[in-house]
Amino acid sequence: MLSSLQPQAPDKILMLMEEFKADSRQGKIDLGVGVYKDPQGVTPVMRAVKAAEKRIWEEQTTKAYTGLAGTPEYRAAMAGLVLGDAPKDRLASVASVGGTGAIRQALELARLANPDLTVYVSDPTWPNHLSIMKFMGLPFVEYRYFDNETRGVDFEAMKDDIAKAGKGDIVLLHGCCHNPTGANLTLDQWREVIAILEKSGAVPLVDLAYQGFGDGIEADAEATRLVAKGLPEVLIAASCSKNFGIYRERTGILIALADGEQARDLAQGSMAYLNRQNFSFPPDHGARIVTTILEDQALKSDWQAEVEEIRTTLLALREQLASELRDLSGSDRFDFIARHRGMFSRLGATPEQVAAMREDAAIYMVGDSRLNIAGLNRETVPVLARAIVEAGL
Ligand code: PLP
Ligand code: TYF
Repeated sequence: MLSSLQPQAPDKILMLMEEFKADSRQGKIDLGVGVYKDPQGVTPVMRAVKAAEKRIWEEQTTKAYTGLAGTPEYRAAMAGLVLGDAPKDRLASVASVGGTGAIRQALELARLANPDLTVYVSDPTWPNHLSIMKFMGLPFVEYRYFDNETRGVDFEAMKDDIAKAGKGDIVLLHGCCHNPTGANLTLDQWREVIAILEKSGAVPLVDLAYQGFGDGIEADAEATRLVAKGLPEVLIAASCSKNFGIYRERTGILIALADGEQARDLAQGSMAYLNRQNFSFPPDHGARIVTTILEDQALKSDWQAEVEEIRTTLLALREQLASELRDLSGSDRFDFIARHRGMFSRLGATPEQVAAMREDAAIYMVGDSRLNIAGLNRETVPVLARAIVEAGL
């Protein structure tokens, strides 16, 4: 039976990780996979996470099953983190296996509700969005998003394209820190998007994987909160992998905002049902870490401070890179790097230029010219700047 399996296309980002490891050159620079690294190249366990784990180890008396939806405390803490004081009376939620699990289950939930749906995704988007939809056999359409000239958002084109989504279709939006481009909507543009969806009845699925890495923990949730307040039905898939640095714990949440209490209860039931079909109880350790931090003012403050350190480190690297490139190129055409937000920027280089930077300078970025800003430090920024200019960008 197993010999009849077909080979599966590998994940290009994860493949790049392996190629980087196999490169024996001194001074090689990894700007591939989206994992935060401090200036020493280490992905640290955050201080508050260590403290929370210690507390859990000391105080936890059982590891018996929790609930199919995860614990109420985790779901309440995450609703607060993502939605602030946005209305929660129409909120259903389940703990998920990372942000990816929440996305997958959001799509399954949407399909249960509307088997004929089409999903609208940004061009480009995180490759796993496409991969999951292909695997599920979900029809999807890409909406224009990235303007390769300005390296910003082509908002007029985006509006035209998402206006084609009909009632009961899903429009997948990155809540902040767009992956892979780093180009984001302004709040005014979000308001226009909300007006379009309000008119059509298409349902937004907000993917929030980098809250705190762009403009701040609260600021990065602002767009999601506007959507939550502005539309009757909203799906949100949030990840704790990056902003709590607990990648391997697989911690996320799927939130559904429903139009009324009856629909909320139906959504809650179906979301718990989907957990049961896919893996039964969601993982608890990461969720418990997050809950412990968010419920304790001292731990929360320390976590906020460390997220802010990460965010300002990323911003300083962006400023430095844009400034080096301004000097080297004698132009401001790379200033978009300082305008982008989050871990990533898409440079807009050709695949040949990306390959040249890998071969000539041992700089690894994803083939679409996405670079992980966190892979840089003050010393390597000038090396990258030179390589970019030498590659002829
Ligand atoms: N969505 C986007 C855009 C991402 O970049 C990631 C990152 O890995 C995720 C979702 C989900 O991450 P995870 O499943 O590791 O929580
Ligand atoms: O885009 C990234 O690099 C992160 C990490 O299959 C990631 O989101 C990459 C590929 C993948 C899972 C996570």
